Amino acid sequence: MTREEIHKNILWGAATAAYQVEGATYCDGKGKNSWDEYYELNHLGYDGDIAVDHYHHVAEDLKLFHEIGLQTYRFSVSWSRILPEGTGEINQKGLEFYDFIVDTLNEYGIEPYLTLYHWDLPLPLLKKGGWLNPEVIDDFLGYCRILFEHFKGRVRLWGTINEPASEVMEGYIQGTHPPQEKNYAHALQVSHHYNLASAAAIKMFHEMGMDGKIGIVLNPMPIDVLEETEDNLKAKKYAYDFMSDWYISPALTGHYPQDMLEFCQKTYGAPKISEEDYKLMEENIGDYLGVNYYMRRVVEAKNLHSDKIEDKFSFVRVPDGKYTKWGWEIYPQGLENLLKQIYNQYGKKEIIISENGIGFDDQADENGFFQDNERISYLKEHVEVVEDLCAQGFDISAYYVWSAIDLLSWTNGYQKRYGLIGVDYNTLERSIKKSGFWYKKFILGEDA
Ligand code: BGP
Repeated sequence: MTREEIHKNILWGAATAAYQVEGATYCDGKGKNSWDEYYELNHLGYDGDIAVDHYHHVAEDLKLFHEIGLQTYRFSVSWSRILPEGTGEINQKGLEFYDFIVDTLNEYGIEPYLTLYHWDLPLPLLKKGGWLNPEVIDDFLGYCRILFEHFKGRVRLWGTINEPASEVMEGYIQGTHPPQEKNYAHALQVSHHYNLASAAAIKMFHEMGMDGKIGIVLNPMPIDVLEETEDNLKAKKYAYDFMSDWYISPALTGHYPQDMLEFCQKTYGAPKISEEDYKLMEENIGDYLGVNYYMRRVVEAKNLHSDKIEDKFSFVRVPDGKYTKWGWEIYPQGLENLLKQIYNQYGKKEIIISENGIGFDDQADENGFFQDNERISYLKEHVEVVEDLCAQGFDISAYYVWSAIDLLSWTNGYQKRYGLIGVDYNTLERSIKKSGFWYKKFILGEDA
């Protein structure tokens, strides 16, 4: 397969999420959501009230995406902008905002990829128990139906739920995202509710005869060990089953990894799963699997005899590994290892690399230009892996740089930048970074 042939079968794009870019938290009828409340409660010194004010700069931003030559753009819809109470009355202004995005992208010939849920839950739904309350699944479906009906024929690529694993881990185990719980039983039940919500949305999408494709977006991490001792290999399996396969397996088969399921139900009494749940999940597998890839994890055995998952393994640093300031290892090979593991276990499946990128505190020079060479090297190394996988026969239909533009990093604020487009946070001026110009050339097939 030549590079040209590979590029014919894949769309190159970039991604954002509503809460991280839009700002305008109280404009035009938007309701309050879980993250609005989170920043109010936690006084972190930053919040999403302005973010990069994409809500008011949307025309300019989309124009810049076009200038970079993006072939596709992944964004999420803010549920509380559409339904301020989470259910009930529709806020037309909210729909109009996304109409503008979708129509402009289509005019530019940029394929819109709409994520239905990227973590910002309407506050009234959080107050009634959030994702732990199965009623929220029905509320989610009500919201999905509105968007399906409204964008039918205009949006062809859909994502159901972004990274349930992160929300489960950070929201219900570590307590660092809303609703800031530390409760394994709740975490496991919530993970199941996310899977049910995603399967039910996929069902509705197909029943409504929507054009295009829909799938869940996961962040499975490949797991390695430094030394292949018997104990470390057991720890590796626990870690992979709990953090990655716990989500991949239901997305591709409708079932949880059996050993881990038995362990969790015995230890934590969760998740509770009915026969109808299995039926729903088995019968509604996504058209593709969304994979967000940033890094691998390396683990070693801790206390394998403990009856708690958190005691069984710990994360270790690779002595000669390359890490970002935020401790994320740069390891492009991990993407290949991960997709190979998924294919070996489950067979061939269409994959969308729905996020990939590097966060660091890049600074503009005296002319306001971001010379983000580290980002270019990171992206180069990763798109090479993607091209290589395509050449080996992997079905990868799209790839998205995280992120199209600098944005709010949930618990790191604004210093950790990801964008191909830089934002001056004092003036909100935008400028294409060196990486944006590099990506443009890459998409055109002109880079070295
Ligand atoms: C993914 C999320 C994104 C984004 C990215 C970078 O998990 O889907 O929303 O935030 O990670 O993470 P962070 O901002 O924590 O560095």
